[in-house]
Amino acid sequence: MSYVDEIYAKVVEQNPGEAEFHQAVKEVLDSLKLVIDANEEKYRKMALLERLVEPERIVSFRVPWVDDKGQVQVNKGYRVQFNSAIGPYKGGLRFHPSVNQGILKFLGFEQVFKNSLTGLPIGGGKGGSNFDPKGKSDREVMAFCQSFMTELSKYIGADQDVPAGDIGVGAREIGFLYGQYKRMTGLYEGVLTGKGLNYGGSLVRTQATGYGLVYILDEMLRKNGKDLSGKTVVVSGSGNVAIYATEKAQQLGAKVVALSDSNGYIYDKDGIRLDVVKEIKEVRRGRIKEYADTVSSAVYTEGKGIWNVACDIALPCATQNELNLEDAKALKSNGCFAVAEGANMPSTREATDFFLENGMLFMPGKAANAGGVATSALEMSQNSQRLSWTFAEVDAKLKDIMVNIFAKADDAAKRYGVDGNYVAGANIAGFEKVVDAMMAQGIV
Ligand code: NDP
Ligand code: 2IT
Repeated sequence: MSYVDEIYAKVVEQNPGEAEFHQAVKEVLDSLKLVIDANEEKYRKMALLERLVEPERIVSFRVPWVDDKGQVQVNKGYRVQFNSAIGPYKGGLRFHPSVNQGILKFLGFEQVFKNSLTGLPIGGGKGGSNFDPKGKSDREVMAFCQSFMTELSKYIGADQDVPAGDIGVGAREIGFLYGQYKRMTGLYEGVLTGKGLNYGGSLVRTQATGYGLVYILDEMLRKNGKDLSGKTVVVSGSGNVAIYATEKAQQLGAKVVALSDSNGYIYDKDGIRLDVVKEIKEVRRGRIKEYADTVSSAVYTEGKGIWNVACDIALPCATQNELNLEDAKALKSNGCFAVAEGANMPSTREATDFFLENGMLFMPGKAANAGGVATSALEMSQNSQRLSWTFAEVDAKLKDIMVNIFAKADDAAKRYGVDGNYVAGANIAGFEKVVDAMMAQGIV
């Protein structure tokens, strides 16, 4: 059995029930076959792959808090510190009822390669809780965040591990978490990113993942003789990533016609009015359904089905495995020619293979959504310097980073004879930097 297949079999055996983690590892290992086969003896001896797929550390803890009725609630909290070969652990916190250790391991594993692709000195980590912020009062969210941070604060630090937002963790949660970290440690340091602008946050961080997604999409289109102007775009989700992907796509001349949440999707033939979406999602914390109550050109459909909306370009920006083979086929048959992933692993493996086998342009999440964490790393730099850069400065750096990520994925794909396969290209390019650093640092 090849080294790669042997390691994948071990991962499945030793991490039972963690389907998403298996899926993420398999995709990366399949891409790395070419690279590993050429260096098999050296890597085997160093147990390089065994170390790559095993998190350096996982902390898991109890999070007790009191709800508005005076009832004590208990959630699970985690931080997966996956790989620190190229920098302090960096990656978001997810608060969602579906969170478990396997989900966070998949996200932490992806983060290692994504962070490497940014070219910035950040290792990979991820954390979170099965806490559901939906329907909770601000006080309940604060009570939860304070309890979560009381435990997490023991394991993080500006030069050690720097969490940020992800699903269910936005500006409000980061504020509560930061306040509690400062109170626990007495340190005013850049231990979290995505902070508010008046306490160490960076301009553009709010927009960064969505903007970065559209910057790399634009680059991929241009390098393939196409462009965004006049194209019809479908975006799934209606959270942070979806909103700012929509904003940038519209600025670059595309027409975004659909958005969703976990209840259903809206289709607006006249193009999404983002001011209405922001009011519903960022101010009222409401449901996407409410858009159709305000905008008469829009129709709301309950349930899944957003990928049946005809489009040129699809941007999945909600969650893992939200786009399956049937969805991929529907997109293709309705004329879609490009897909870029704002979410982490939103396409199933079968869908990804379908895109690649059918000549569609496809940019995987670990490259396409890296603008968020890249801008987080820029926030860390500003915190270290005790300076704040202008919007234009940060935006220009973000754009540059995304164009560079495209170039790295494109170049690695060409070097290994799989031109245009940005999945393989991103995995290989991300891996190369991490593996060099791991080999240089000895058996750790
Ligand atoms: P938000 O919490 O702001 O928004 C998440 C959106 O996705 C909501 O519309 C939510 O709907 C929907 N969603 C979440 N879970 C599900 C589900 N199980 N089924 C259907 N819809 C769902 O999160 P973000 O926008 O920050 O994150 C979206 C994706 O982007 C995630 O995969 C995240 O890991 C990834 N990402 C985020 C980055 C960031 O900087 N924020 C950076 C890189 C990647 P509902 O409100 O109904 O739950
Ligand atoms: O998945 C991700 O890259 C994020 N949620 C952002 C992580 C970060 O540290 O900004």
